[in-house]
Amino acid sequence: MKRDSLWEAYLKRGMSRRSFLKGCVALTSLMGLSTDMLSKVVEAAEKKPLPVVIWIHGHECTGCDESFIRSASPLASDVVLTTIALEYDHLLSAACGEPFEKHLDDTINKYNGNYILAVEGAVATKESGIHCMSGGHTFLHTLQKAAKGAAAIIAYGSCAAYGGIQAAKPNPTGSAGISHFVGGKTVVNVPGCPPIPEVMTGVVMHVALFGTLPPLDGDNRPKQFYGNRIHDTCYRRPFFDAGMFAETFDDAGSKAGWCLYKLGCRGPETYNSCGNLRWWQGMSYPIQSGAPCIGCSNKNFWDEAPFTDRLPKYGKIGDADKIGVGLGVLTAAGVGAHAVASIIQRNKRDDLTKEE
Ligand code: FSX
Ligand code: SF4
Ligand code: F3S
Repeated sequence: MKRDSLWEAYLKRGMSRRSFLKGCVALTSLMGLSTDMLSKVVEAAEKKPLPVVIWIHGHECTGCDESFIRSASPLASDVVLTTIALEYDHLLSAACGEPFEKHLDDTINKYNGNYILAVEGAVATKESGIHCMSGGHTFLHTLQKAAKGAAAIIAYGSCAAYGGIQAAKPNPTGSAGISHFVGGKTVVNVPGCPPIPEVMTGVVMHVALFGTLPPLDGDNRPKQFYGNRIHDTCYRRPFFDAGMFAETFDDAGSKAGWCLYKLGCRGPETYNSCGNLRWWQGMSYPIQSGAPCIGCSNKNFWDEAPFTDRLPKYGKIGDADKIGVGLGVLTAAGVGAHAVASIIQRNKRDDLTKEE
């Protein structure tokens, strides 16, 4: 049976050409492509059949899926969960038992070489992998079976990418990221605990429309989303630059949005798009809710506790800026916005001083 293209799927659901084109604009950006590519995206979205996705879960907390299904992003929920064929998902499928497991085998055989494999969770290796099992098999077995015929493999979340909390010291289950177990195939890493749902949509649609992976960095992360530090897009950044730091979680500075660096914020050492995209249609992210970034997109971040202290290995306050300048990630726009924001913040600081 012929599979629908994105355009055909939109038509079947009674959606307008206008909303299809709007979706293509958003997808172009999510895929890390320039606007010059828009016509090619539209053309591919009109013609290319949408892919089958197999989504499996290993050693994890399911927070990644929670993030995904609660993203409230029409692109994430519509494109990935509704429009494309999500043939098998440990968490979201209503089916269970032997027929469900047989469906996995049937899907792997039927779409051999043509499906996208999305993986959440680490691989438990100790005691032959018995610490993480489903359907009578270890997760290691299921992963290797599904990885063999996959056209693309995506590690969604820090656990799948690097081992995450399951691999935290002393790592009693011998957990590790999935890239060690897929026969040398490229794994696209989408770290974060949980990660940002839109990144997943971008990767899936890039493979679907162009048959290739999006531009990746040296750690196989989509460049589009992991090119900047949290610190570079943080709305508290003007306070950092002005040397205005919250000293405790409930002091006046903390409430007024001052920088959380002294409370352990790992924003200067962490690459992700949380400050730009946020969750729940851009409503919030950790720093906005008053919690320092704990570096949840970094390798072995659970071993870097306590999260509320600056670790000596990251240097002193002045060093945080050198990291960014060295990498050339500050943009002119960022600097301009920073200058304006600094003036506003200085006025706020004056107000705060008056209140005290
Ligand atoms: Fe890990 Fe995800 Fe953190 Fe949880 O699937 S990245 S523990 S949010 O659920 O794997
Ligand atoms: Fe934002 Fe943290 Fe950087 Fe402060 S240290 S500006 S809170 S990312
Ligand atoms: Fe994680 Fe830091 Fe973003 S804790 S969610 S990388 S702000």
